[in-house]
Amino acid sequence: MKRLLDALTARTDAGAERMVRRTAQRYSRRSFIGRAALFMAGTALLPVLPFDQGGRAIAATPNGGKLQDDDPLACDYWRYCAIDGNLCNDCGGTLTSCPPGAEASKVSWVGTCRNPTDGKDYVVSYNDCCGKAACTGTECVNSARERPGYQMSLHNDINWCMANKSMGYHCTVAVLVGQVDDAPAG
Ligand code: ABN
Repeated sequence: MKRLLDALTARTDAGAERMVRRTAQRYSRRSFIGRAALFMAGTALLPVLPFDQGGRAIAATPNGGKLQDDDPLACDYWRYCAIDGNLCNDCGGTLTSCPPGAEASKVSWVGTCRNPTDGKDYVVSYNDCCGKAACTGTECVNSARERPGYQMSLHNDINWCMANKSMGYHCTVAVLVGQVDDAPAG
């Protein structure tokens, strides 16, 4: 058995050596470094290339953007304009608090939603609730002003439990953080 392994190792070594010698003869060191640099630059650029989000565009906001202020258990409730997850108020929690046994994510995705009652824009923090198996309540995916994953701070299709000790995703709450000042910037 040992002899067979030694023979196999020797053949593999010889094959690898032949390949390295052939490559070294064919390419100069400078050309090799140039090609390696090009390859590395190419792979570094890959994550920032645009990718098709056509499917998500359909779900940009329900009802063509006409959201309501009456039913927080429906996906077209205005605070959910940029939510991606299961509603915690349909999983034993509330609109703003996690169900018992789950803890709020330490990081979150923030959206800006218009309240149809007063016509004002509000900043909404979508915190995932973590540490329990995924809940099976209503799932909503709305994407007002959302951007693909290469702009991570503007992307909502992420498990925000990633910074918690227990990273299992359970559901998502929508907490009002503040009203957007409508005075023009300047
Ligand atoms: N933010 C909710 C979520 C959790 C896991 C995967 C995708 C989205």
